Amino acid sequence: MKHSPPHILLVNPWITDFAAYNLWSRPLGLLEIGGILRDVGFQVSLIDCVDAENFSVTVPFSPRLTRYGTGKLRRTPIEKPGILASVPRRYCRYGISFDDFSSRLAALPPPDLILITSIMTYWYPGVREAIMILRRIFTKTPIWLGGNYATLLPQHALAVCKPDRVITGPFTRETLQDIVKTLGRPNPPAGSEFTGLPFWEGYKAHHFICVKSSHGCPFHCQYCASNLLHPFFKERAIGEVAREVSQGTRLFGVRDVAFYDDALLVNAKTRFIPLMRGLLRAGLSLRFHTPNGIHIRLLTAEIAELMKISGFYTLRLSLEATQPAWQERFGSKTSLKEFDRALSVLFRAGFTTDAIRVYLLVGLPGQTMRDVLQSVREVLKRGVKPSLAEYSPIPGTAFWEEACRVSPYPLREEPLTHNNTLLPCGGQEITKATLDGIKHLIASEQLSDPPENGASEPVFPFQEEANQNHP
Ligand code: B12
Ligand code: SF4
Repeated sequence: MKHSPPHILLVNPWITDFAAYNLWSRPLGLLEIGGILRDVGFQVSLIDCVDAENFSVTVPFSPRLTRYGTGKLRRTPIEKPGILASVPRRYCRYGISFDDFSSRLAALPPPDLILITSIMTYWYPGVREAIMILRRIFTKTPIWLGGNYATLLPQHALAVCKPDRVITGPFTRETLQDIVKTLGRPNPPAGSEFTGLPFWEGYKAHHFICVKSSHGCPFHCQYCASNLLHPFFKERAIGEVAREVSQGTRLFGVRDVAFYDDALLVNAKTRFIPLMRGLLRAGLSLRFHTPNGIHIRLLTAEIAELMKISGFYTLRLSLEATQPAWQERFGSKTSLKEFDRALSVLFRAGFTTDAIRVYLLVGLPGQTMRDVLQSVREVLKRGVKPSLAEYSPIPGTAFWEEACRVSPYPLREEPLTHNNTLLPCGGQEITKATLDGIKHLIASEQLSDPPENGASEPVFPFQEEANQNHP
């Protein structure tokens, strides 16, 4: 008798925040896991609670898209948690309704295991709500929680969200073995057209794909969680990445590809350069984006030219600050001189200021308004656009203790207070009001954009072509 393989349900829970925007956002880690499980032979399903376009049931949602496939998320205003009550902004749940989630679940064959992911620490209410609903519908199915929040705050996740198990760090061979031990080994199917890809087939409508050519980062910046999330910097084989990009974009009819790498240009000679040359040779006519900032020091003339001819449309440079003292605190990754050199190689390669935004980190413990203004002015002076990234304190990082010391918020007790919108370590000086002033200054230079961090809707060039689907 032939048995159907065990069924594993993947869930990306809701975002709960003051603002969120689909800046090529997908739960890539969970989709990678789904791809592995599908290739091993499990039956895999996905519910992405954030994606109302693909997962709404009752009221359809068609986001107005920018030319590059990004767009708004459906949002439902919800009551602010008490600790955020004084923040004068609307707090929302982004994605499908609870009823739609329940309907989607009811329509599935009962899963044998549920894997749920998590991203920002301050988005845990969505994780908790998803687990509560999952438990009500599938009373006996084990629920395992992983991802960034689960890795950074495993005890909080276990106590507050109550999964059966919290799994920290990257998905490993041991976790796969545990799944096989729990559910039994399925018979691997004959290779399908999706073999080797993340579980992209879990979505119907596609406007972009995201990809990582490496996991983690060899740098150790004091504010960043990369080393905690991926303790070892691992580079993928370029043939595998190239196949993922060419096959994924062809199968799902998309042209936009967002790199999620933390360290895209590290070891460029053996990774980025041959990867992009290979993709160019394949003649795919794609558009690439780096929503995560890239390293200024590593941007050479050769890389800039290759980026231009291979179709990079959204370039984000991680300058962070212009003061040498702050640059030193950020790991001495770059300097103003290197920034000037990087801009000149980009302009020489044919990039215009439209494609470039410069990330400045604001609201760090000890940072003054003078520091921020000075950095903004230095960037504006060069004719390029600063994008203010508000600091979000992350447990376990080197800055954490200082963040806890200076913040008026109970960062240790309540992860909701890690939300960058609160500027939890900005003190009296770096507040929403003072940053709004800086944004007006930027606007008056006619270079204005809201902070482009996925928390607000970015303005792209060619806005008149917004809402077009891809050719
Ligand atoms: C891409 C990215 C973005 C994108 C889009 C994010 C998205 N997907 O929606 C953009 C550019 C929009 C963005 C914005 C911001 N980001 Co961001 N972002 C990232 C990045 C690089 C990847 C996030 C992601 O999607 N990961 C998906 C994860 C879950 O995949 P993964 O780690 O590869 O998954 C592996 C494991 O986690 C595990 N796993 C995952 N799920 C599961 C489930 C189970 C059951 C198991 C067993 C295992 C498992 O297995 C996977 C494969 O090995 C991370 C850094 C990183 N390296 O993760 C930062 C990160 C999440 N961002 C961070 C920050 C600070 C921000 C901003 C606040 C920055 C700013 N100041 O503006 C804004 C937030 C704005 C907002 N409100 O949305 C912080 C998080 C801070 C926090 N307190 O939690 C991070 C960790 C980076 C950092 N500085 O350290 N971000
Ligand atoms: S901030 Fe960037 S360079 Fe520094 S450790 Fe994090 S990912 Fe790496």
